[in-house]
Amino acid sequence: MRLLTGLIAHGVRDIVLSPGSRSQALALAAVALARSESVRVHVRIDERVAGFTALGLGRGSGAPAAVVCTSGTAAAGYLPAAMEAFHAGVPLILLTADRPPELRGVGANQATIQPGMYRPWARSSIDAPVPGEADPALFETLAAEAVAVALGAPGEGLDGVAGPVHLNLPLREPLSGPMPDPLRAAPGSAPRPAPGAALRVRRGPRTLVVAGADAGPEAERIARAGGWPLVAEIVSGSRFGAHVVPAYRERLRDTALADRIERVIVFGHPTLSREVAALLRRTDLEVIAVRRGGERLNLSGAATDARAIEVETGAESGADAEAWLAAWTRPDAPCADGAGADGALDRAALVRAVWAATGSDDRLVFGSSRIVRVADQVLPGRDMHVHANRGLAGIDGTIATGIGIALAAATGSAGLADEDAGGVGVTRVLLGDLSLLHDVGSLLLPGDEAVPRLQVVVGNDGGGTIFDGLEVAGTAAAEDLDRAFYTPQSVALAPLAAAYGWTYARAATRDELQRALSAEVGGPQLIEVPLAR
Ligand SMILES: Cc1ncc(C[n+]2csc(CCOP(=O)(O)OP(=O)(O)O)c2C)c(N)n1
Ligand SMILES: [Mg+2]
Repeated sequence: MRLLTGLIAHGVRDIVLSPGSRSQALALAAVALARSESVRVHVRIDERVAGFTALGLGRGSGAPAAVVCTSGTAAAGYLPAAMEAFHAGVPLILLTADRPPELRGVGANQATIQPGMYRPWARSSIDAPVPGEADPALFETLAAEAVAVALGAPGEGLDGVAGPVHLNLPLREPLSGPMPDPLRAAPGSAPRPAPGAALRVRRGPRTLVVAGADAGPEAERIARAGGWPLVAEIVSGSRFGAHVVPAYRERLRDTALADRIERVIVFGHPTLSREVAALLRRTDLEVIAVRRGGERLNLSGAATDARAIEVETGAESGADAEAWLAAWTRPDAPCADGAGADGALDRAALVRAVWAATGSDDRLVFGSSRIVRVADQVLPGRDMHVHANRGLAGIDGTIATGIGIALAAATGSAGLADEDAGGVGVTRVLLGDLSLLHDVGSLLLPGDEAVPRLQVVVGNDGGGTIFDGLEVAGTAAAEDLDRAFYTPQSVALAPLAAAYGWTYARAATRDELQRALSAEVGGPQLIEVPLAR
């Protein structure tokens, strides 16, 4: 109880619960606190879904959400979200109920090895004392530390980077008793992590700014301050403004241009093109990487690790600097618009329609796989809220992450990561069919909770068509490739949506898609867009 009220006092706004008996005291306290509006509670039966929902809440709000589960395999369900949170630098607090020490390692029911089970991804791992055996004030201290470390306070050697924190909570019978009523906590705001010291850079060298996942508007600001071209991935949140390099993959393949780069300043985590990966491996140029996630970016083996960048003032940009910027940013030949004569949709037309439908109050969440790559190649610059789980680029948990982001949008930001978060718009999740089916458990939303304003848009090409591009496709038997990689599916999505109480629309043409995207969004909607393999 003191633990939960402590978390709330230090800025936790959301608790995602999964049912279980060992964690009952925490669950009942959380629900009572939600009734008094001290915190919001979301209940998800699948801990993997709960973990990604909390990840989305942390992404969307900048404040850590807490997850609560029982002992045993339940706790293992949090692992994928914990790994993603570590690599993407998203705050998250994992609360796992456990058996007391005397029931560990002796074959007791539903008891496993929980202390430290999220190492090496957890930024701190604490095995708490059994309540009653320690000063209750200790739990408030643990709560304060958990929030601070999740937001990037010094943990296990990763100062300044947000990530997951694990509190393992041994509990002894009786597992709960009557709750004081009403149970309240005074919500506080999360501590603002101290900004890391900025690295001062000169304007001189021919510089390219690269913005990978979660780079945010800072990359665009620095590109402008330095007068440098900006290669911004579609998931960066910095693909806007006059410095954006159009069709950047082609430009980077132009060796006459790329060989002249003297310095690269990278924000976030670039993952979408082999051209950027090759650039970052080069040892004939200087790489400065501004870290976002728990692991530093150092593909060349000689990159400088920075927390922030400051561009030295003075030194007016000369003709050389202007020519350098112009060489990269000259407009590209316009691309084909991607819809056939009959208005049938391909991936380019799909991503263009979703991009155009997304306004400044909305959020766009990209799944992994093919569609995000097409989006990266064809979409123009535009300042908007984009998200994607590119920490590890899993296809898992995409819908749950989107739901977390939508729920965070519904209460506005905690004022940390997303200061200009805007009003409550629509959150759109754009993903492939296997990614949808992988996370189908996320469609289950309790009827008594606030419904997120959410559109899940699925490009359905009957399986994992990203694998059609595997090199081995040249030699392996087509039927083996289909069976082991494409994994064909023909799940009927309309009755699936109906079974979970979601609105469903099928959009096979541009007009139908336009209509579906602009429909009034009250609750969750599934929009299926059939795509040719
Ligand atoms: C958890 C996880 N398992 C497996 C993969 C490997 N993987 C990458 S893309 C993909 C297929 C995705 O298919 P779909 O969502 O239909 O997208 P498409 O390529 O067809 O557009 C898989 C299985 C992964 N990234 N993450
Ligand atoms: Mg597919």
